[in-house]
Amino acid sequence: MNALINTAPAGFDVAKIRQDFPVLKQKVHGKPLVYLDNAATAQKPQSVIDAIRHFYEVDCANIHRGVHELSQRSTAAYEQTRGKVRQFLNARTKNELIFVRGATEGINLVSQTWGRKCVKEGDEIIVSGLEHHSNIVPWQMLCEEKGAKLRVIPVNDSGELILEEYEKLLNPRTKLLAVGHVSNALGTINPIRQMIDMAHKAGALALIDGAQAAPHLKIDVQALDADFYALSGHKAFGPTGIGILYGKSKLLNAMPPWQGGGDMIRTVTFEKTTYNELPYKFEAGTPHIAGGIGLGAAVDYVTAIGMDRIAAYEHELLVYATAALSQIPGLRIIGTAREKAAVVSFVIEGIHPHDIGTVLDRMGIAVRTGHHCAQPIMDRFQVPATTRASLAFYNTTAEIDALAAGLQKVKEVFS
Ligand code: 7TS
Repeated sequence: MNALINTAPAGFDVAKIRQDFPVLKQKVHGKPLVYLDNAATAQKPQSVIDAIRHFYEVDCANIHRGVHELSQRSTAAYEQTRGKVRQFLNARTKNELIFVRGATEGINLVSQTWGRKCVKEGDEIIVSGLEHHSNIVPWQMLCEEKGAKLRVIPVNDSGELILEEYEKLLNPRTKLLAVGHVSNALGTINPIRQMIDMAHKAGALALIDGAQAAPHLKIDVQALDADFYALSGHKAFGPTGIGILYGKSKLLNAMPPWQGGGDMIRTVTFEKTTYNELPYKFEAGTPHIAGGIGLGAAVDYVTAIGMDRIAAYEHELLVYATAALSQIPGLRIIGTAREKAAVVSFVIEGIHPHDIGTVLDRMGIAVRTGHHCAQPIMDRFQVPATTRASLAFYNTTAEIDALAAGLQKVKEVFS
């Protein structure tokens, strides 16, 4: 029995948890799969797979429109997820939760509706140097259209945002802070409570990209006082193609709709269309019903384990992984923030990350290599790419040992 499991939160039985994830039971290139690419997408527990299957096998019908039994069942199951997500994020009401395709679509929804209405020439939007492209490009596009300006919070050598510089960027022209809760490339956990407060004091709103926080941390949108919070279901053990945008109802009500179509209307005539109430005003067309239902099962799954216990266990994994990888000569960890989620991004002197990833794959070890859709932070550290091991609560210290041994092998191959 390894040491980590002994010190894991009481009752955190990782061996038992792994049984719930069928994908983890396979061999890849003849070796047991070691899946360390969770920041790209997380694996799904059987209960999520079963919920999707049940929808298609038993309840399949369109939602919000049928009086017949199947439509009633599918509508109830889909809407139940909204209630589960409300609890998961501690939103005030279910109406503040919009189903979207993922974090990317949630952010684009805000930039295309609130942004187009409220951002004017000369206004400023603040992002950070740690952002994923999906929390940069939509704001750049908006700024270009409106003649507004994108300002960027710089990052220190540990991969932390420099708050004194952020403070200096805030001014009466600032309309929005758009910042990630957790960095996908480095794992940095940003002090978003404080950052949101600072934005509000300057009269700006705050949108949080929670794509990498939802799988790892307990989130409370009311305690954070976030104006918008976006997440992707697939990174939080749910299906791909479904995500959530949280927005304060006062803001959502004042925003114009985004896409037009079925379900988002109250009445339509050729003279005038009136729009549906929240959240449906932002949900045009038939959604990813099975995805929504699967997301509800994912929320149930992690809630049963407990986000606090997940975070505690993953922190131990991070400490273990950091120590193990630090012992490899020539390996440099990029991103050593004091507050980190379980992501270890690194470079090895003289070996390209893609070569590292390819050799590891032959050993059944899945990592991501590249710029992680966060090119500006790669530029900041003057590396074209990193190798990234991103962990989830089903990973083990034995898998980290396998990664460390694999990296030793990589070094032998390229020496
Ligand atoms: N924001 C962050 C912080 C992310 O890490 C990602 C995806 C997104 C937004 C976009 O999420 P999507 O579900 O809408 O595509 N990040 C990654 C990654 O790190 N590796 O692959 C995708």
